[in-house]
Amino acid sequence: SRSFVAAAAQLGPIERGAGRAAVVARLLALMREAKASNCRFVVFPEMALTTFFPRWLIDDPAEVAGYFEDSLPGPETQPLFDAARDWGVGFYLGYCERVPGREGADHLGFNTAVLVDQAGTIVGKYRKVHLPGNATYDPALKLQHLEPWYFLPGDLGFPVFEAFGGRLGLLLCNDRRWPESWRMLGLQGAELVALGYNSPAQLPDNPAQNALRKMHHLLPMQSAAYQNGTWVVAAAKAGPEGGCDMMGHSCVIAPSGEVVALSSGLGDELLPYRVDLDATAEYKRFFDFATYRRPECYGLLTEP
Ligand code: CDT
Repeated sequence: SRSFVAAAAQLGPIERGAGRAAVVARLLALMREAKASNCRFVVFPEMALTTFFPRWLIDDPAEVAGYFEDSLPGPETQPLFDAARDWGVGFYLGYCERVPGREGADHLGFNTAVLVDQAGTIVGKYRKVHLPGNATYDPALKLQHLEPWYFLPGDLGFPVFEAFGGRLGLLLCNDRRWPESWRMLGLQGAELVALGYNSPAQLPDNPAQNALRKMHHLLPMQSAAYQNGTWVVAAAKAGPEGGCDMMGHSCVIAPSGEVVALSSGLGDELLPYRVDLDATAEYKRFFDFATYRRPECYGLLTEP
């Protein structure tokens, strides 16, 4: 069988001003633990190298530029790639990807995730398609979420990569709430989807949602896992960060839709679980897309 141990590598808060070296040391500690747990693949959160800065409107271009990577690996992130190669632990890493030549404080690049194999080689890249929040500061809001101001919308579609003996897809945070993201990966035969996220545990502008937040996090991933016959490994940036309580609930979800591992706290935490990619087969047979889908009836889905 095509089974191996994969892990969600949840991170506790990363404060504004935290240096890359300290953050990379935390990621390395989780990778070391992963190696000790016989893990081949770890999933880090979205924007795993920095604080989630889109919660602020920052007008200092130097500070904003400091949240972006000019290259990956770069001098400060090279140890992660060395560890992958030396320890045989591949990873998914969310980070901010600088587009060369862009200046100022807005739209400097993409909200990106890379897939790194056990040789320490980048084998896949995804740029976040669904950028939630607002493109301008709204003084009426208690919680800002300015991704459309800081980032360009992803332009790579939803690619799937041959890695770890199977077909892997990458998504980022808000993408998990959109069935189209998952179906795009499902249609390409994805057997495991890795996803990092930064999700507030409360919505101060709509507190009636607070009690539903955890359900609205898990529900779309559980149904997507089942409907597309795929494993899901989802990793949070969790805990009190920059005045905002970030949701934990990092998890591994089986192709049955069951949550088979769930984080227990809001700090750095490794969640290893043995995933068998062959366990996707019975769901892929049940939802045999070639036989049962009726794309001729789905035209509205691709109309703007
Ligand atoms: N990072 C990210 O995409 N977060 C969004 C928060 C939107 S609500 C302010 C999410 O969907 O969790």
